[in-house]
Amino acid sequence: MPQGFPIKYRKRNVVTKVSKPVAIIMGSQSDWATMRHAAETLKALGVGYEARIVSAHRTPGRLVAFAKNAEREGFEVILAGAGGAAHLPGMTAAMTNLPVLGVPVEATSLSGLDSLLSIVQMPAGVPVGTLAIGKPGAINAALLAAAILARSDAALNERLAQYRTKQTESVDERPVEEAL
Ligand code: RP5
Repeated sequence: MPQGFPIKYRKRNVVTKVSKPVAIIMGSQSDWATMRHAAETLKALGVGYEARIVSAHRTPGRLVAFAKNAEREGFEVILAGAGGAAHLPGMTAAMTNLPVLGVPVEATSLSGLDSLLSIVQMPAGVPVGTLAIGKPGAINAALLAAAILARSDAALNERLAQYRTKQTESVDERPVEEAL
């Protein structure tokens, strides 16, 4: 198969599923401490992913190449974590039709509020699904990506249901005293 050919392809009427349908991109190595939670959640659900550092302002060429080729590479959902100005998710969404889920990272003295506002306030026409700041947002971005993929993957849908059941079962009915 020629290099760069999408992994999802039709052969003798059999659709082969992509092995890494989720791309996790982030503006800096420092974002990994947050975005690794998305990676761990995807791993727990058996969803393949690839994590890459793509900075909108420090590696703009890498951003353009990634966003323009993402669909051809076989990705189906993009999770983009960024702090501060957080233009990465918006610029990525501007160059691909794939769904982009943005995770605001707590990178500056504004504790992620800057990133949140930067990501959520996309002008009409180019959407970025915006999650909560930090770890909860990273986990939920992964769960949303899995939910999107599960629409055409019954086995993943079942794993997602089991994840929810386990979560429900882990909640005690009554609080217990905790050691201070
Ligand atoms: C953004 O600037 C990155 O997404 C990161 O959250 C923030 C700080 O980056 P470093 O200075 O830690 O590389 O581009």
